[in-house]
Amino acid sequence: MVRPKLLITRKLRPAVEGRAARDYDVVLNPEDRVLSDAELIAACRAVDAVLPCHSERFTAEVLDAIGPGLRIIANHSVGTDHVDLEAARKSGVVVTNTPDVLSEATAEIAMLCMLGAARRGAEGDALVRSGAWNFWSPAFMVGRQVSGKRFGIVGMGRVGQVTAERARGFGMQVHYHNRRRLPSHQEKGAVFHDSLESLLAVSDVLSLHCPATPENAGLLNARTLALLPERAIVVNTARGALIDEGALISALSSGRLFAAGLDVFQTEPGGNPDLSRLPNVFLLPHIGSATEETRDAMGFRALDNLDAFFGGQEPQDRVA
Ligand code: 8YV
Repeated sequence: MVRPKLLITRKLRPAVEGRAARDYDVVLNPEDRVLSDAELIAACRAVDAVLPCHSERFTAEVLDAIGPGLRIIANHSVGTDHVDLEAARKSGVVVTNTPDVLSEATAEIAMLCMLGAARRGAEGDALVRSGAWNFWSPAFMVGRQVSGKRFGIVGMGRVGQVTAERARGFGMQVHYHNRRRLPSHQEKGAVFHDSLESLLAVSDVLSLHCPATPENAGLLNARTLALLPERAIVVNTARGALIDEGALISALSSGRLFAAGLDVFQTEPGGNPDLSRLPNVFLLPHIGSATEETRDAMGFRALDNLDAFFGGQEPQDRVA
């Protein structure tokens, strides 16, 4: 039997690469860097399937240039904003993602971002490392406590719900805004807000867990940031496109916001140098799902989707 040809665009965990090599005729990107559009097109033209990360962009132009040979894009990510799903549907390319398996890891990073921002984690770490820590006082490096505060979630999908559990563990009251209200067994006492504005008004900590659709671009901007309570904390582990970074920088610089904890940026890799200059930010390089356990599970889930597709079944995580 002819084995399907599979392009894996980035370095994956050994067990995942091992299983892929067992079942597919695998083409690897030995340099483990983002492929340019031209490289992606050329590499995809030579295969039946591709297993990419969120770093490879499948625009309508790229899909068009790849042509009819490519049958499936089995993403190694829950987010699919890097793929033009409409164009994929038109080209007859199946698209899958990896939901569920990264919810815990991402919720953990949201807690790290929240606590790092609230308790001034980056400042404290930098001070001790620099060797310049030569003073202590009860008034020194005082942050904000999160226990007893209100935790606002935008997007109460799988990651949002697991993050809500973690926030409850810190003694926070959960509020959320979502396209639809959840049934009470999923809501678990969280307070539903039918508008973003209403949620913002009560969020001492605001955490974003919605997809980066065109409608959500710049969801946090000068107008909406101004609706948060004084000295609120913003957490983003979803996508950089959800925040107008210029407006966030103004709100952080003026002290209107207490701090922000961010794992994602408008420009990646790299981030935003103007954000990095601020003391009241806790910044991570898009590592929300970067645990050994989760990366194994994501890789296996993407391979499960490929196996189903090439076995003539409907992949469980088909999004287009
Ligand atoms: C990954 C992500 O960083 O799942 C997503 O949408 O952003 C992340 O989990 C990534 O795509 C890993 O391949």
